[in-house]
Amino acid sequence: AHYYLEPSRTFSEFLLIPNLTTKECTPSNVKLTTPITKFKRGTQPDIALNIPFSSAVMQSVSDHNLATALAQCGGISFIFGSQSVEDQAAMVRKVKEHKAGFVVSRSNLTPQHTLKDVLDLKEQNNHSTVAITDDGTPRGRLLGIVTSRDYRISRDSLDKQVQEFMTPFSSLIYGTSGITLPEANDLIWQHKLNCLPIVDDQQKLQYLVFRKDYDSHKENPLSLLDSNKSYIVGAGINTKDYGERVPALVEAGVDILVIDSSDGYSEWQKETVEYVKANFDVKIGAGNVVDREGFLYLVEAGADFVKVGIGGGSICITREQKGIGRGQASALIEVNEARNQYFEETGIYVPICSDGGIVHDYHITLALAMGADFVMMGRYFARFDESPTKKLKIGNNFVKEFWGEGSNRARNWQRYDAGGKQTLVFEEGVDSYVPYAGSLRENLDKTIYKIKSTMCNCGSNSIAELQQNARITLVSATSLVEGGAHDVIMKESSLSGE
Ligand code: MZP
Repeated sequence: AHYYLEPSRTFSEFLLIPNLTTKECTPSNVKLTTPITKFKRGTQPDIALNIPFSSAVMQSVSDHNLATALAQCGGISFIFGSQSVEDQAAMVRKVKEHKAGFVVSRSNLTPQHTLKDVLDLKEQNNHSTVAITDDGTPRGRLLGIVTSRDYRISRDSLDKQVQEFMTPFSSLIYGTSGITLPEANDLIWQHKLNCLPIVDDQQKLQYLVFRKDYDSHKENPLSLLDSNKSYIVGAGINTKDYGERVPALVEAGVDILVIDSSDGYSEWQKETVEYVKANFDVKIGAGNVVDREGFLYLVEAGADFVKVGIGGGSICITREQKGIGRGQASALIEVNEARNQYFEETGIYVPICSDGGIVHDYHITLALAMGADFVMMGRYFARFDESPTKKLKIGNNFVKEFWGEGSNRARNWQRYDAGGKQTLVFEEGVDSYVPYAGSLRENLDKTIYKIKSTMCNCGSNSIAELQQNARITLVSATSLVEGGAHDVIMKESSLSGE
């Protein structure tokens, strides 16, 4: 046997040491854009995300609703594969039906905000459209949509009109371009829209003003007009039925696939990647691995990205059941070294995804600093309104259901199959609850702000800079105690008598 004499470590055993923060290093200057598919030195990746977040390939996490909400925020979901090929393809199709836009919560806007503020937001986030809804989610009541691409009227006059509608939130505006009045009339008639078209001299539609009581739940005007850019979406596949699953997913418009497996260092994965590469023009990630050998094996097989992590998931009992796995930080550190060396030698950069075991927001920053290009999370996303599971009240608290793919409930035998029986012989995951946390966007905004602030502490304006500059220290068990509130009587608990 070979012995790894260093203990394998988790994120909580590390902290970041601040670097010099320059005046340019502010959260608003930090860019979280990140590659998720391999690329040659000096070129751009085919697929990049605006934020380094992906949601787990799990029944209790990634359906079409969560995928749409996360794509709207600049991340990506991998729709779960433990369902029929038809159902999974239908979910992919539903996400692809949405056109790219950007949702701003009404609560983020005050009467002092100008159109310029909204457009700046739009530009910062690289979106073609800004939709304003009352709760900041695409399912919320639509208050307004603004596009700026080809506006021909002056910013000033538009500004004034938008101010008018924004201040009392009394009407809606839908900006678009290149549509003639007859076309707009057709649309309005066809879709029973309740709005007033404003046209320019050439009878080209400039924007539509909607009535306050317009029922946005019936129809999202975004899906009727403007941009051809659709949301990005991924899907999980397995190493058994890829011959039927992959063609259907590709047909449905999937952007990227990932082989979902608890242990990816296998000939099954190599065969699957090779099949996809030989037959389709679609990106594919593979995993999960926890060491250099596993990483290089999947890269040689042709993987576009590699997923790292075994046994660290919040619902995972693989380490208890089978005694395999590795602390997530140690796994990432080793795979990152292998990736960087591979890049040096070949000029090909292969993104890595840190999957599972993120408990605190700062773990995400640590994962990025340790070389992850993006993270995959299950528990984090399961807590939100948009996840597919039931919200329940237990005692005084709201919770959402969350179960592992290796639990009896998911019955995802393909994820754990070692080439034998087509049943789940023993469980590697649990069925659980997570505290309900509200809407995806609100939580994500907070997490992103925290990451950006920490990156500023570390003197980094981008993920690449963070990976380059980060100084990371191991912490002792006693310094962990020092890191939380200590030696004080907490007011809340003393009042509640706990
Ligand atoms: P977490 O973000 O909840 O800590 O971890 C999510 C990850 O756990 C998933 O992306 C997947 O890799 C892994 N997972 C999913 N189901 C199981 C299981 O039942 C599991 N054991 O380990």
